[in-house]
This record gives sequence, C-alpha cells and structure tokens, in this order.
Amino acid sequence: MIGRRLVLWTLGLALGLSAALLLPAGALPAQQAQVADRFSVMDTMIPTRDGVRLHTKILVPKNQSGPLPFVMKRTPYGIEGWQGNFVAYFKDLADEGYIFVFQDIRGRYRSEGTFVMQRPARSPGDAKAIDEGTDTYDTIDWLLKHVPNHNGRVGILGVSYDGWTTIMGALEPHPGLKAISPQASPADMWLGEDFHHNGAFRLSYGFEYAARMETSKEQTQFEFDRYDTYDWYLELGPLSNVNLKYLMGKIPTWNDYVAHPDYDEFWKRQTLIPHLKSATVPALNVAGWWDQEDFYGPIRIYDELEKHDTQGINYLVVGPWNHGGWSRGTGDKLGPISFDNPTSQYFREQVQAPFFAFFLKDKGSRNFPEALTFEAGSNQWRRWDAWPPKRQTDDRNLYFHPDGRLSFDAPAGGSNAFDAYVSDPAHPVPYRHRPIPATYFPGGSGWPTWLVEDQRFVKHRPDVLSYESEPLTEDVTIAGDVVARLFAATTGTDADWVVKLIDVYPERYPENWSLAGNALMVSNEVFRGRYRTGFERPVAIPRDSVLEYSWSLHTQNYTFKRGHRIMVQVQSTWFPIIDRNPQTFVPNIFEAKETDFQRQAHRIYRAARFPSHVTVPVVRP
Ligand code: PG9
Repeated sequence: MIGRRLVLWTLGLALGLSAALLLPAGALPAQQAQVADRFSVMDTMIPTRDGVRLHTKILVPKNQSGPLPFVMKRTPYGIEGWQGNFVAYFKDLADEGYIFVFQDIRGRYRSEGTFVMQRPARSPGDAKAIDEGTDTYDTIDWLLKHVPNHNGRVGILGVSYDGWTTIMGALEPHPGLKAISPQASPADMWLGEDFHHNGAFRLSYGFEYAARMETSKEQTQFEFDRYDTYDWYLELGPLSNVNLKYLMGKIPTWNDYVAHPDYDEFWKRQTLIPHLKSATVPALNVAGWWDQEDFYGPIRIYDELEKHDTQGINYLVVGPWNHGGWSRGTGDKLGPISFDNPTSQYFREQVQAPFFAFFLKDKGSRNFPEALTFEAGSNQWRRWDAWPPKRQTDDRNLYFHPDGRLSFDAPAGGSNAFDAYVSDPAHPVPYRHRPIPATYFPGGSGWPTWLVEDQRFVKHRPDVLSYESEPLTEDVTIAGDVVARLFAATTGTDADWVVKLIDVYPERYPENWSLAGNALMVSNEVFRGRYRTGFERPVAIPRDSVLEYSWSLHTQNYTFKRGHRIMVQVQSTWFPIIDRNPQTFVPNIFEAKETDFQRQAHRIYRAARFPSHVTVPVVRP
C-alpha cells in the first residue's frame, strides 16, 4: 500500500522544497513573526479562464505610501510558510517595497484543478487551452483589477519548479509583466534535469520526487525501510519492481517514465525551449555551478532567449551555489569549499534587488553585465559581455595517457592503447559517500552538497579510471563549455559513460589541511551509450567496437590554481542517482529483466587514432 509507505512531509509544507531544509533551526519563528508584522495579508481564490480558482496570498506593506509594483512567486510546494521567504531570499525586495503575491499552482495544496507534472505549454493558437502561462496571465489580470494602489507592473521570480512557473508565465506574457527571474528552472526533463541526463534515468531523484508530489495534493515523503538507500535501490532489482512492489501504477509521473524511455513526443511537448521565440520581458537567469538538480535548464533558457534578445534585456548570473543556494545564507561556503565572499548575499543585494527595482520602479541604472559569473578557485566575480566568452578563450584538450596521466599533449600510442575495467551492475559505484539517506531526508541527507564531495573516495575502485596532470606551473582558468570525447569499446551491447573533471588540491595545503589532496568535481555528466546516434531511437552498441562518444559536461568558470592538478575520472555506474544500465541492449530499460543485467569489460582508448580527452575553454592570459 502506498499510503502506509508514505508519511506527510511537513517540513516542506513550510517553505517549499529547497529552502526548508537548510535554515538554522530556531532562527525562523522569531524572524518570521517580525516579517508577518510588516504586511497586511489577504487570502483569496483567484479565478482563471476555465473557472478553476487558485489559492493566493497577497501581502500589502503596512507602510505603503504610494503605488507599488507586484512581486509574485507561483509554487507547487505550498504557500502557508510564505514568511520564510523574507528571512533572506526576499529580504532586500521587502526593504525596497513591493506588494508580494504567493500562489499555489493548479491542483496543489488549496488551489482547485488538477496538477500535471510540468504541464506542457499550450499549442499556439489553441485559445481555449490552459497552462501555467495562462494561469499566470489570469492572475496578473485579476491583481491589476482588484488590488488598489499598484503601479501597473508585475515581476515574477522563483527557484526550480517556481523558476519554471516563472518562465512559463513569460511565454505569452501579460502586458503588465515587466521583469522575470527564472532561477534554476528546468528546461528539458529528458536531456538534462531532475529526471534524466542524456536519457540516463535519475533513479533516486525521479522515484522519490514523483512519489512525493503525486501521492497527495501536499508533499509526502516515501518511507524507506532503512537509512542507506544505496542498498534499498540495489535490492529493488529491475525498475519494473517499482510499480509491482511499491507504487502500484498510481503515480502518473512514474508511469510516464516507463512509457517514454526515449526522447519522444511526450518529452518534446514538455520542453519549453521551442516556445522561447521572443525576448520581450527583461529576464535575469540564475544558475549555480554545483546545482544538484537543475543546471542545464537555466543555461539553456538563457542561450535560447539570447538568440531573440534584440533589446539587450536577457542576463545571466552563475555563482558557486547548489540548488537555490543564492536564496539563503551568505554563500561564502559550499560544503568544505570556501569562496572568501558572501556570494549569495551579494547576489540578493547587488543583483536581484537592483534588477527588479530598475524594471519595476525605474530606480537605479541599467548597468547590468550580460553575464556575471563567480569564478571559484580564484574566488572573484567576473563580468562578461557574452556567455560563453568565446572571444576570450581557446579550446584545449586534456588527453588521457598511460599510467593515469593527463596532459594537454596528444597521445602517440598505437591503436591498442587503452585502459580497461569491468563494470558490474551488481556492484555499482556509489555517486556519493555512503550511507546515502533519502534525497530529502528530514534533518539533512547530504544531497545538497554531494557535488562538492571529495572524489578520492572512488579513486581506488577498479571500475573507476583516474587520469591526473602534473602539478600546474601556473593558474589555468576556464570559462565556457566543457566537452567530453571518449573512444570506448565494451564486451556488452549497451553501456553508460560518466566523465568528471576534477580539481585536485596540493598534498601540502597549509591554508586548510582538511582540504589537502581534496578532489573537487568541477564538471560532470553521464552519457547513455544507446543514444549515440540520436536520442529518439536507442540502438545497441556493437560488441568490442571502438566508438566515439561526445557530450557536454556543461559550462563552467573556474580557476585551477598553480600547484593543483587536474584530474579526469571515467566510470560506468553512478548509483543510485543514475539507474543501472543492464549493459545488454533491451528496447526499454524500465522493462529489463534481472538476467539482462550483466557485468561487462569496458575499454577507454588513449591512442593517437583514438585520443580520448576532455576539451576545456582556457581563458587567454
Ligand atoms: N528540482 C525540483 C523540480 C523542479 C521541476 C520539476 C521537478 C523537480 C525543484 O526543486 O523544484
């Protein structure tokens, strides 16, 4: 029974998924009470064009003296804990003065209607259809007609799902919508976000999130029978057991994963990219270099809007943050890594607040850089007039060599130069240090900082290849797109390839001995081999054939400091964030049988003819 296995997830009720788990206990109630005192709160149901009413809270500052713009957030995570937003995220906005609007989206919490996970944008011309865009439009229309003393302008912002509702609201914008900040918004759930990466299924996230969102109108956490979910997922066996043993076909999003393993019309309808055909609303796109959930989306949305940005109103900010890290705390650290700057506070005070003040209140100047990035390693903010800044960088290849060496020199070895490992689905490489608690385990699970965990923990596994450079004689700064290019063969007929670009700190590191020799992941991504000829149709890998696989490890701005080494790791399992590839080709991995999962030997070539490497955009001195 699903009901017995799931318990109501009350923490999330208060603040929404990301923010709730990271606030210091005890800090909240007093600050929240102070915030609550500053507003008169109206609780109302706003009607939309098809009669569905959306539960909304409108907060009018008690000290309002003249007309103010609106700032709105639309969320599936519940709005009762709206006060939490003002502890940090909206603090500077509140000091500036806006009428704030929080809304439960369709089908969630106290809103009417049916929730559809990332409801696709309606087809242009289908005037009767509804989507998050029309709900946003109708809400703005209602606000402008019913709330007194406003200046006619509306801004929207939010992180992740709330970032996605933000950008959806700008597809067919209401004329009153004058500024948006989509932050960590997913853009394509099959290519690069929470549910899949290049078609490889994000098992732990995809399973837990779907169960949490679709068991009831509120958030409900799947109750595992143990703390270390690595074992739970391994004992689960083939993915078909999820419905057989636990979800019983009752979770629509899980059923969609099973019915649509490939990049078919279902996923293409869900992606918003083709709908970004103009850039008419000023947009502040925000992403975090170590976002454990949605990094592909914000960059992709920025890129797409940029193609249409004739007015210069599309901006990008990327900082050293995890998912939503800019919305809380000071941002001077992430896990064990220090940035010597209060990056999140800077963003909220010096970027987010001035952006909305300019476009909603005509205050300040429009001196926003096209792209503002925080360069970790050298720990400084950098302003760029284009992203990626191709005119300032040279693409250079980091090649694999014998004895685990890595260098900018191409390999000279004969065609038989390779390194091999056996990848066994029965013993997958953990994606982070065990134990691996449930993704949103109340009280902390390590999930928000897993991307900055020390990668030495897998270095000596026989199924992980590590290639390391000599200590750098000078700083190497990269800015732009990192790409992996593997020449690989397998004894099986399917395989996953995971490549990680890593900064290895010096063994002598008196600045902070606890980081001596630390291996910090800078870029990473998985590629599911069956999709090497196209994402729409998987094809088996011919056994024992050297094939080329090339895929993006995403964009980065980072300085590998003098004295550090650069490392690249290659592996074929990353569990349970990525489901196990059976390594025997089957048409649909969600329907694979236990016997399809087979250990196989993989070869990674480092020959003159097959020069596996990672391309990095090196900033010219
Ligand atoms: N990463 C979460 C999510 C967004 C959209 C769809 C599914 C999951 C979130 O933090 O909201």
